[in-house]
Amino acid sequence: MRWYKEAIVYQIYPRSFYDSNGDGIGDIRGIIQKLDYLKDLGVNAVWLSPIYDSPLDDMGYDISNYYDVHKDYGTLEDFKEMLDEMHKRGIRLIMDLVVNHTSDEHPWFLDAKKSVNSPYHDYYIFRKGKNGRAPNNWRSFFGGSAWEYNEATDEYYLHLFSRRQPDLNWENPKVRAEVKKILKFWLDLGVDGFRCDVINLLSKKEGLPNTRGLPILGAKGIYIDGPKMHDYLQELKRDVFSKYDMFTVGECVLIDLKTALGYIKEGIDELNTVFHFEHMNADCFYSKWIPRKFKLRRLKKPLSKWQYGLQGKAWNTLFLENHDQPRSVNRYGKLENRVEVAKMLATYIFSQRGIPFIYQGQEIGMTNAHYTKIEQYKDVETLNMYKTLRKFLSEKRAMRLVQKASRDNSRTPMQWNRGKNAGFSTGEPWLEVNPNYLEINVEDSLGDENSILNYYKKLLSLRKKHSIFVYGDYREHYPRSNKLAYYERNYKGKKLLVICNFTAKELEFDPIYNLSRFKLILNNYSQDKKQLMPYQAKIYLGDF
Ligand code: ISL
Ligand code: CA
Repeated sequence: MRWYKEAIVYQIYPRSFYDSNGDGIGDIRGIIQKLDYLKDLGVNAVWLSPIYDSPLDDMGYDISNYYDVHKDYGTLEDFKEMLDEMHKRGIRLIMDLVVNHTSDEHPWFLDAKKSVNSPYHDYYIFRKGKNGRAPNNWRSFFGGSAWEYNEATDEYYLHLFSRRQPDLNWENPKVRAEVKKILKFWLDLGVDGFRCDVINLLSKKEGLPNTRGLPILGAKGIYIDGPKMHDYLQELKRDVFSKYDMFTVGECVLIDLKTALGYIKEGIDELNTVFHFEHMNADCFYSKWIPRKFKLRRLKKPLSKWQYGLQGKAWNTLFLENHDQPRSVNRYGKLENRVEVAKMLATYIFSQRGIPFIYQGQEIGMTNAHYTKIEQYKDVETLNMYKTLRKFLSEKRAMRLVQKASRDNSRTPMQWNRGKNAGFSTGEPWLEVNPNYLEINVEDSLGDENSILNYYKKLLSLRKKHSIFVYGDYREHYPRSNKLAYYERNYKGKKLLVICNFTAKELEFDPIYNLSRFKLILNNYSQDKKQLMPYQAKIYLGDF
């Protein structure tokens, strides 16, 4: 047994979690103060989004020093204390590893861009332009060309994200050696693992050929899951991963099941598991910026595919939210039913087979930001996309898309209580607090036995009590229903039934089994009728 299989992870977005010194920015000492809250919630691991030195163009996903903590967040000493306090509480720490690119203010890049003779020039991907234009047609994930002109060397450099995030050249063995050094530094401090940012973008196909077909989607095999991915991961495994009791989850953009198995299948173990995103398209076409109506089948189908596909072969991850995604209660249900919806979604996703990842605020049902002015948004992707959208959409329509899709939707400060700034900070928060904190906050939730938070606690304690939640097989019923999500788990003579009504109406259904032979162990309503109430979720456990 590997510990990560029983992990329940809570993702902290440090800038918005808790501010301990009133500068409006969440910090490490703030996290330390909230560790008892996390322990009490029932999680046993934390994924911490980047806290490294950074000019914060992409809020820390642009690192300028891998060996130090950004002063906004504290010091390395604070970090060590936090790690220690986590471990005392049985909470493991998973750091964010961002090594597809660095910040343009990283000393390597500052030197690299000066001259082709810089010893760091080959740490990055510089190419001559073609006929006064970029070297190829690659597009940035944040919109526009993936190339930026560099006057000093009369070349372009590659950036798959913002132009302030130049891509590292993984072909260069020196780059790989640097990454191993970074990994060892944090592992030797006692860190328990890494969430590896856009790890499947590391390998760029030789010759950097144009992509064909749709932008980005057409990059599979070219800069998505490129030819040397296995070589790089095998090398990291050989030299670092295999030497520590550690965990890795690779964030893999646009990955399919088969490719993922190539990285994570037991026996291969290049990574322990991956984040995959097919289920994030249930209310959009491949990108949050192209919305469509939510359909339950579009959520269930990919999730089931991965459940069946990894079963017995590899370990899965379970998530509906993270710092890049809008809030799930805004996406998959009616806001009027927010409390039932949040509990139902938790039941549906976190009772599947895999590692639950709870994103901060999800456990109290936090909602999208809904700012009304573009100036209120801070996220680089949002601002880039807004500019692009404004070329062909009215201000009103562009804003409507931003309100739906912006990553700032989930980055608003954590709502701790009814006090000033939701109890997040005594100073002015770096990003505006959602005004609904008077209604949605941790303190009130703790005191309300029917709160989303207390439901999460029940669900997580059940997950810990019954090993069927972790190890049981998955089998889906009514896969084609757009109203009902129903699956069972089976393990050592026990059967678990998870039943969710994804509609705002009462729903009749045939439970297949004689439910009187089961015990109802969780229910987001006090009623237990034959038909399901709006957004009702129930879990039954029985012997078989
Ligand atoms: O958020 C997205 C689009 O809105 C995704 O395409 C996202 O950019 C992609 O999943 C990669 O995300 C990760 O790497 C980015 C960083 O901005 C994200 O915050 C991070 O999760 C670049 O480091
Ligand atoms: Ca602070």
